[in-house]
Amino acid sequence: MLTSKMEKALNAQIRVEAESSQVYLSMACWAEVKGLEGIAQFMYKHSDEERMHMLKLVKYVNERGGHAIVSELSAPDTDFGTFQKMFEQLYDHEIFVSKSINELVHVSLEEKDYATHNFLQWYVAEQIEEEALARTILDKINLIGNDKGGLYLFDRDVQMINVESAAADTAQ
Ligand code: OFO
Repeated sequence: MLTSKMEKALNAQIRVEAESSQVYLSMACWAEVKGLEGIAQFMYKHSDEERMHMLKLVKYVNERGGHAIVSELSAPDTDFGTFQKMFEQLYDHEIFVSKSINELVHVSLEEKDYATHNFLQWYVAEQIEEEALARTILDKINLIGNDKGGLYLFDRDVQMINVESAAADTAQ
């Protein structure tokens, strides 16, 4: 059974994951209308993953005797300036999510809720991978600079960049 403090904190994270999904969906739309098809596909996929992170929390809260709340969400930006700026924003957003997960882990320890602490380890590991992925992409973008051919190749290849390939890159 979740304590009410734990339930409230998990519900706050449900909202964070739902808003993350909306942010990346909005990024996908921006990229798609700009003709950046590969980047758009990457963002659509990322948005789906965030929805999965949200659902995992929803199921957990309901299973543990709580009530997962589907709340209103803040509207994401609709204009991201340049694709470089957009990926910087993605990185900053993932850092924000990591902090939020850390806070949640902290609450689980305060509440002596070791089951939730254990459940949250999946998110802790996931955030390490997501931050590594965002950094890998930013490194590639820095290499391209303002080169149009580079952007063409980046847009083509970004769909192949995933958590596994980023982890392999970081290990090198
Ligand atoms: Fe990209 O973060 Fe969810 O957890």
